[in-house]
Amino acid sequence: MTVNPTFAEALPTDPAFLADVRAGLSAPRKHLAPKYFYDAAGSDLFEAITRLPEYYPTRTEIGILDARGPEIAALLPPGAALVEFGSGSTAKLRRLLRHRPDLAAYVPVDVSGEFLADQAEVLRADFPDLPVLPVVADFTRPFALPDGLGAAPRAGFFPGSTLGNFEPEEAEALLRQFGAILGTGAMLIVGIDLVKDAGVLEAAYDDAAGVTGRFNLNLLTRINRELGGDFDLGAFAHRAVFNAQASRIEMHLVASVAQTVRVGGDRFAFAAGETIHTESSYKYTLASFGALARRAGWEPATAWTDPAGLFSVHALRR
Ligand code: AVJ
Repeated sequence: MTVNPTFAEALPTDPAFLADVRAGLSAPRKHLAPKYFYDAAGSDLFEAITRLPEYYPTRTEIGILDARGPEIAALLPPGAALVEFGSGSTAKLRRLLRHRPDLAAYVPVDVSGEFLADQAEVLRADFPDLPVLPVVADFTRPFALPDGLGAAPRAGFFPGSTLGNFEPEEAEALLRQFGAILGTGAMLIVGIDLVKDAGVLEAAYDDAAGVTGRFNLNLLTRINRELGGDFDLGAFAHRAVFNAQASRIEMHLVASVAQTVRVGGDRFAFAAGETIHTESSYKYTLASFGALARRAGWEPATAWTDPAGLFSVHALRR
């Protein structure tokens, strides 16, 4: 392996990121994992996406939580500990907490300890009686809940349609894992984006201001910086298409001309028009998500949607 001497000392290389990029760019159909979008710049771009006129999911889910918050919150078992898988902004969480001052604890689970600490500080200021017990963990792997929850029943919260980023079999395994962590008698509140007109979906992932394109291309910037890559950002274009057969939005980066790209010591050849598949965002119907939940050992209790039927929030129990 050759190491770029300019960057070798300055930048710590995440070996898992390098291994995943090598494998993904060596595959017959090139791909990269969407979890690598979220460096500092990518997280800021995602925040900007959530405010775009075309990107309906965030504001629609918040609208459902505003309209139905009391009903949804009332389904959480009395005195429950609420576990959030991958904590984002507190905007959605607050719409449940404000109706349930009796909760035993809030347990945000996230890979970023720094993010969790900042979030916990804000929540403790606004909900002084609520114990906030962050867990630094990758929620896709088994992890332990904090000691001290005692016999409190558990509830889970997984908003944002994050589940849509997982292949259906992975999504099923993840829901089953959440069940194992939360235990018998638990309730799980999940946000799920719904199938709709392809034009509406494609606009949400290919906005007129080009923010989603910058978010997608930032992955190449990140590879250049962290892995010593030499991607020419001007030679790749953002593409978002709804694959109706698979019921998913696909994001790709399309090579506009034939080229060779170097990452670390390896070279990867691209034909003109060849793509890197960077994200799938699966879209469900109320019925198809209910069936997935059942296969994962959960019983669908109630589902809520906005008046236009764009997005859904599901309560599952086991
Ligand atoms: C964070 C996975 C829910 O799929 O809508 C937004 C990510 N990608 N625009 C989604 C995303 C492009 C988002 N999730």
